Amino acid sequence: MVRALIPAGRWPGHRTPAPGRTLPEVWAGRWAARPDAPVLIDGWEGTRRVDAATLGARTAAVATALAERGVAPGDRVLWCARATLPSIEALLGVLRSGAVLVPVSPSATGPEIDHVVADAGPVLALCDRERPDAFSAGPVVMGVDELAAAAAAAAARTAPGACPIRRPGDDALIVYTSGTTGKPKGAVHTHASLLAGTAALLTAWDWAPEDRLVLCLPLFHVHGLCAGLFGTLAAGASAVVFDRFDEGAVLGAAPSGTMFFGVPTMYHRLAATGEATALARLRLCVSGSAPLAPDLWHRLAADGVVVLERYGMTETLLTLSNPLAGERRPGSVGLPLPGVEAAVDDADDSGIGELLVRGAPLCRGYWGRNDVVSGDWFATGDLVSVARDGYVTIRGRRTELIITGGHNVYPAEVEAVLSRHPGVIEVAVVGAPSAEWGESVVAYVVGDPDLDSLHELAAAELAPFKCPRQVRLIDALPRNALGKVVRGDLR
Ligand code: MLC
Ligand code: AMP
Repeated sequence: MVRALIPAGRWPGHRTPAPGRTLPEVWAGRWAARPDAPVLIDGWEGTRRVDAATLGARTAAVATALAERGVAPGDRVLWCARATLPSIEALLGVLRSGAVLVPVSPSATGPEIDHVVADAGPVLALCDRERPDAFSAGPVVMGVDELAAAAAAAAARTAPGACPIRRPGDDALIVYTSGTTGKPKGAVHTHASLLAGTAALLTAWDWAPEDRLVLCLPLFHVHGLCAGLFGTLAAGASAVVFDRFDEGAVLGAAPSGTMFFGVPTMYHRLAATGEATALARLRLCVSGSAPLAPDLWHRLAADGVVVLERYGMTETLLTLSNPLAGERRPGSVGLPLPGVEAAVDDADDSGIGELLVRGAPLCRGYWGRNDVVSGDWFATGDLVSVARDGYVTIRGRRTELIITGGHNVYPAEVEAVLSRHPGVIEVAVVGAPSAEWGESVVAYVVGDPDLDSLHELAAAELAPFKCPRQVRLIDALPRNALGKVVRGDLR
């Protein structure tokens, strides 16, 4: 095996988080230093703002209310909500209570949520709407509003006590990521890995207390949660928060912000408005989670928006980034972030090999499994090439992962559901190229299923982004001599 190290990037390095060994300690330091500073601003109703002192008090009260309900440090608490100010306060309160946060998409189906419940064993689930379809067995279910009321009552009764102290190696967050075998597994981040992941971004992107992030990413993925929200709080900065993406709203918020983080589908839609030049007022626009097409990068650059592309994974947080100062190269994801080492494994004659990463932001492993991730080289499954000056370009994937709108879809998971339909003899799911979505989920089906009931089956079992956008009936799936489906022939 030949492993070639990728040279480290060069970063401004002016900013580090406030002192603290865990994110909640760092946040508390930031909030105490500038108690009047606005931290969270509702993007839809700008007058709804939470300043640092209020956020500190409310999240401590949430921690007290959770403890009163028997939630102990190390217990898992599932959080299934949109990114509103009350639901963010609940999420931060979970971390301040010492419990382990398990965020789940609010559009996850009942069976998807129940898989996470069975695996992570949460004692409590916080939701922003009724979920009669989920939680048939398992945790106590509580509304986000109900928790806010309990927190307010706790605060009225007693002065907030000190939040439990956690050690850097303690578990803080479990994010479920689609497994190649079909069932998602939980990547476990410790307080130390979360802190390292945010510290890298503060250093690399010179994230200052004066910064204001326009944040419309979901908070059940590491992009919105760890880079967006946790980065903002560790920097002592602020965020304008939207609970869904809307191109007009983002463009409207740009003048009051300094940074925007998005997935390529968002940039595609922003460019399509013809008014993307409004983003040029921001000091930094970052894209990640899926490849940003170079022609889209150039269209945005022509509008004065020089997007900085970066790369990451649920298991590793962000690991590579184009430089803040210096060339932001279209089609490349840049160089290793501070605290991250990267290498290419077994490159072929054209210099393409699998990307390996290691460093402090890596998760410690998967919940309930023995495989250890931190400390060793982690094989990302992404195939890359490296330019002479160290810039990394993603060339493809070792796995059959489809990325649509920045969400990951494993064909096996969708195929397992569709193949249960009585009219389906065989099915293969692939990603078809799409300018807007990057890839779009397409199912090739052998058989004669009633298509409406096939779509209904998918919608009942799979989150909307996993459901096939098209079903194509064919006579036989293309197979190689070994009988394996040749997906390339279907794309
Ligand atoms: C949805 N639609 C699609 C589609 N998905 N059409 C084709 N292909 C697809 N893949 C259709 C729907 O049917 C619907 O149509 C319409 O598009 C709107 O669908 P939606 O799903 O409601 O989309 P929307 O709300 O517009 O959201 C798009 C989005 C969202 C890009 C804003 O997907 C998003 O927030 N993505 C971010 C994901 C993310 O955060 N990933 C980070 C992973 S972490 P109709 O006809 O019904 O209206 C990670 C690590 C790292 O990867 O490095 O960051
Ligand atoms: P997830 O498992 O949801 O965290 O998704 C991680 C995957 O997203 C990576 O393995 C990559 O395939 C992909 N990804 C993230 N950022 C980029 C990027 N900038 N360019 C291309 N692919 C990316």
